[in-house]
Amino acid sequence: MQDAITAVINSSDVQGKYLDTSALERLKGYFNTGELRVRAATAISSNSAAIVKEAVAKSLLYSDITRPGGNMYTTRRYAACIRDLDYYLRYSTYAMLAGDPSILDERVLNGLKETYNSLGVPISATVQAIQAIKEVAAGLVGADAGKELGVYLDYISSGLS
Ligand SMILES: CCC1=C(C)/C(=C/C2=NC(=C\c3[nH]c(/C=C4\NC(=O)[C@H](C)[C@H]4CC)c(C)c3CCC(=O)O)/C(CCC(=O)O)=C2C)NC1=O
Repeated sequence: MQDAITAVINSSDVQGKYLDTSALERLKGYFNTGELRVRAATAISSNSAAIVKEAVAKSLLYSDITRPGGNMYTTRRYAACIRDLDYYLRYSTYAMLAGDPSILDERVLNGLKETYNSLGVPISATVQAIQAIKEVAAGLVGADAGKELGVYLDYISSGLS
């Protein structure tokens, strides 16, 4: 896993250089939004279940997916879906704090699309639910922090698509 600081330092190190202006600007941007990220992470962690629940209500409930024959039908599959969405929210929160998406590649997206395809988990509905999480979370943490978090939820969405 990388974070914004190691990413910038590694790329300077590869070139054998001190941090140049653009590298320093990137770090400054990261430090300047540090408090925003921490505050958002605090709010998300104490409301994660409610965020996921509301996002599911907005995107999946009462659709073909929750009816007999749908992939969320039966309690076991419903619970697996909620659990997956909570993974996406939690790992996006980590990535937002780190300011870097590498943790998503390593721990979430690696092999996920293949798993979903082999189990018949519908990807477009999953992406819709992830987008609903983005909206609900932004409503809770505010537009600026919501945008930071949204970068990583979008990263998962495009990694799945
Ligand atoms: C931390 C990294 C991590 C991820 C991301 C992860 C995902 C993941 N989701 C799974 C299943 C599943 N995922 C879903 C999800 C959904 N079905 C729908 O219709 C909805 C659209 C959607 C929710 C948004 C369902 C229903 C299953 C169970 C499918 C089945 O067994 O038939 C499985 C198969 C094994 C299992 O059932 O636990 C994995 C590995 N596991 C991990 O360890």
